[in-house]
Amino acid sequence: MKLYQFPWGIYPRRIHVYLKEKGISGIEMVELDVVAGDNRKPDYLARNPTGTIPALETDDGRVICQSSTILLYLEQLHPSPDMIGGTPADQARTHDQLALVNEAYNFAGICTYYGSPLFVQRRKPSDEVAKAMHFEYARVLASLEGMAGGGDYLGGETPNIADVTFFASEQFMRDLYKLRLPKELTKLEAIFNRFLQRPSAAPEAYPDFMVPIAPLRDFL
Ligand SMILES: N[C@@H](CCC(=O)N[C@@H](CS)C(=O)NCC(=O)O)C(=O)O
Repeated sequence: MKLYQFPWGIYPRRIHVYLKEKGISGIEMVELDVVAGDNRKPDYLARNPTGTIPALETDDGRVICQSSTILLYLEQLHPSPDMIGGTPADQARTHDQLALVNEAYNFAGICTYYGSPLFVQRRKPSDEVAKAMHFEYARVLASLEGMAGGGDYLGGETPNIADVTFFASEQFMRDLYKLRLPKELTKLEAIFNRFLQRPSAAPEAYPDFMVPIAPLRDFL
């Protein structure tokens, strides 16, 4: 199996954190330079028509091109330790949480497109759009907070794949763009800080040129 990835990106990092959590090794790592546009080159597009990273190529040549689907696929191959839930109802809950995490960080991503100086060449800056997307990010995360239950993680006493996805996404938004969770989301903040103590959580360095220009403008 081959994983097309790079170490610091919000989506490939979900897979890196997961692999460390599970102790999975033996997947060949193929590093792409997203800044140089490797993901838009014909050989990559032939494998993965979405042109996004990560993508997992299985031994029989199939390509899985969504980070969540890669996690779900690997979870079937490596069911222990369980990170999806033992019963159909538990699994459905994990899927619900995962869907909310994806929805929230899609909004956060659009917020960065319009609110971070990093994207001025590609998107006309708009405080109005950035603020609206931030509102949607906070709204969806409030629903996720409501599904957090009383355990240490979204998954209960141990993290599930929604925790991995939430943590990797939030860490990226926080460290690179200086986006912070809304103050009232105390359960999610506690889950984030708890996950931060895990060995899988050690952050990756971001490209030097991004660090000073990525932080969001003060649009709120
Ligand atoms: N929905 C996809 C999104 C993946 C994605 O957008 N990855 C970023 C890198 S972190 C990317 O490929 N960006 C380059 C592009 O879209 O051209 C997933 O969950 O895997």
